[in-house]
Amino acid sequence: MELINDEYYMRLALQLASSASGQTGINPAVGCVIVKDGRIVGMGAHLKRGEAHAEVHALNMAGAEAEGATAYVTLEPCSHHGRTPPCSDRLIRERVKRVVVAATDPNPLVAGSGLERLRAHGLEVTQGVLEGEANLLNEAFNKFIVTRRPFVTVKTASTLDGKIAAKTGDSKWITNDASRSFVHTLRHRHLAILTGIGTVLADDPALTTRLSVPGLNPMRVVVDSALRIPPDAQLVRDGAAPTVVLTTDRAPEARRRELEARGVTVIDCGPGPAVDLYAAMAKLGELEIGSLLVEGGGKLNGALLAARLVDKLVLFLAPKIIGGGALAPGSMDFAGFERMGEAIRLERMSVQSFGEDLCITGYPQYA
Ligand code: AOF
Ligand code: ZN
Repeated sequence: MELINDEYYMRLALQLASSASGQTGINPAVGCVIVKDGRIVGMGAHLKRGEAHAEVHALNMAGAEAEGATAYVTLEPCSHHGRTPPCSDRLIRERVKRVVVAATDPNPLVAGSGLERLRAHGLEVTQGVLEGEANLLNEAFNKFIVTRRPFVTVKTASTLDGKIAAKTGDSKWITNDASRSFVHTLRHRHLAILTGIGTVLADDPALTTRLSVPGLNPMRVVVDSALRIPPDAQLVRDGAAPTVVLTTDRAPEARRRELEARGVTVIDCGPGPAVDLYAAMAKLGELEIGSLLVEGGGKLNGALLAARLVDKLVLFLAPKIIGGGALAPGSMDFAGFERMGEAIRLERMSVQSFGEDLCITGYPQYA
């Protein structure tokens, strides 16, 4: 019976956490529910980096009811003094009896010490309840906090024959309204969007979050080895979110100064001829970009895959076949392998439907 109750309240805590996913910056999305004698006495979610953690909101709501209660938290309560004091100390101080945790916190400053502290003070600790779901919610945080490099998700929208445009270049629209609206939800959940200069020159995109609620705008990042981005591009002009351009030593100095004067951050990523994508990821990590949604063309997708930098693929497939041979661009353009046995394999595959479109999600495994 207890197990069923634990899953029920943890699911609630996960819902609270996921409602704030996308607005906590590089911090994880965390939810907390406090239960006493069969009733919920406190609920909370971490809403913004620098502000109270989930447990603090929930304990504030519970007040004196926290004594003897069970706290359900989707992430191991912290044990460090960060921007806020340790949550494990607060749970101890409020005399909470039992703490149920979904996932442990991979942050090297925490990493099991939060649970240890609770146990050392006599609190009963249960861990691993809905752990897989909790880890999925914070997959970007889990990577970034240990590697300081962004979790990279490549999103594509293609026809069933893998084309992202017709042979004329026409691409509006491949997928349906429901798919495109979900892409805006994905944008909200990422700290930055990455695209290539080819896409900027062809489409002049805004890369903002417009079709979904909630809708925070991620930072925009452009891979542009020769700094060809026009100073009147939407990404430079609109001020909707910061724009970063990744370039090389080939960048003309005057253009760099002009872009910087317009508020664009220009980052040098190697001598060229192409942007060193591996180095670029470390630089984006330094800017605290913990999650990156790639919305570019086949070349950028292919280069990232070939460099083994892609953590996750989200592939929208429209029920259409456009043909066009080599004139119609494909979604993953790279030199490729000679043998099927060398192919990049995806794991943990799942499929969602958006009307008649399919959305396939998987995680590349690099041998
Ligand atoms: C929790 N509950 O709700 C969250 C936690 O800079 P700070 O003080 O906000 O600390 C950030 C770190 O705290 C973050 O990297 C992660 O390890 C943990 N986040 N912990 O107990 C929460 N958001
Ligand atoms: Zn905390």
